[in-house]
Amino acid sequence: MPDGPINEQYVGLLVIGDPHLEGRTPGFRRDNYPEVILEKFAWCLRYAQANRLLPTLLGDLFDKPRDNPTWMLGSLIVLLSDVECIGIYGNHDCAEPQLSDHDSLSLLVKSGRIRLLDDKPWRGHMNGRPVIIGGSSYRQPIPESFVAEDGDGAATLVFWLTHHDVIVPGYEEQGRLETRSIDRIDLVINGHIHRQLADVQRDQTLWITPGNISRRTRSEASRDHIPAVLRIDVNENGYERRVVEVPHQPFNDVFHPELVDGATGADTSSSAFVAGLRELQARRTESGAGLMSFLQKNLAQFDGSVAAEIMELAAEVTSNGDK
Ligand SMILES: [Mn+2]
Repeated sequence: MPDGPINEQYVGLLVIGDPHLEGRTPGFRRDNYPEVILEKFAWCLRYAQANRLLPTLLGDLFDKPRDNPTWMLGSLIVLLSDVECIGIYGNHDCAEPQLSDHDSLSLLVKSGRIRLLDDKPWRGHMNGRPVIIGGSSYRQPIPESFVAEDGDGAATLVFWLTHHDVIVPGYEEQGRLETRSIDRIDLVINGHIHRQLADVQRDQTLWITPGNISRRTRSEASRDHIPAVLRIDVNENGYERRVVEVPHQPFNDVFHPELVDGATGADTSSSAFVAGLRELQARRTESGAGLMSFLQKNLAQFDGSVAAEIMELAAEVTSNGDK
């Protein structure tokens, strides 16, 4: 047992997956995404505080690593003042393979608003029980084993945060990293994958994929996804997990309805072209969503090299990453 007084501030942690804060509205969303997603994040912090849970980030706090609006950074600095918040960074938080001084997240780290776990795990007590929370940010190695320090007794729970392409059921094709047993680590919580997927148990290590709090694409997976956080309550037997829904609007209010392909029978390519253009003009999504599918449908009429050039230009001016 530690010598000092036991910190009884927390009973557990609130795991917040991939918020993807951004200054513009992504894809086919029709709402004021920058404010909506910031309010969701604020809700998570309020919930954590009200329930004595440590806010814990799984990476991708930002969608774009740089050039985030100053009002949003300012709001985050205010929201995270007098709040302990720990986490790791994701692929969207950094423009280069590692987080640098040019990335927005580093501002929150330097100002003490968020503590990254890569260098040093969090150590404390939750509900009277010793707990360690470590983490491996995007591209950082996940340890082969956890090296305990003097005083880390057998009762110490060890949680580990990751932001990796872990192979779990439903993510076999994109996954690249095998789940494995890690000595002394009880639970690995992976961000990066936005859907909630099934658990994988490897001896003493459980790998879980809780999913994220935002919906960015107008896909079927997104329609089924309920924005939620994961609440972990530590108790004398270990811990209990609970999915907590984050207040959100219905899918159909958040996204523009999908364009119904009215082109049947004697459709000419020019009328489909004009209809597609009308759709693009009507939506005017900030991200240019719809442009790529419109081009794919209509570029066949051009020379191969011209079509390729147009697609390349379009790809340059749009970026719709969704992980
Ligand atoms: Mn992500």
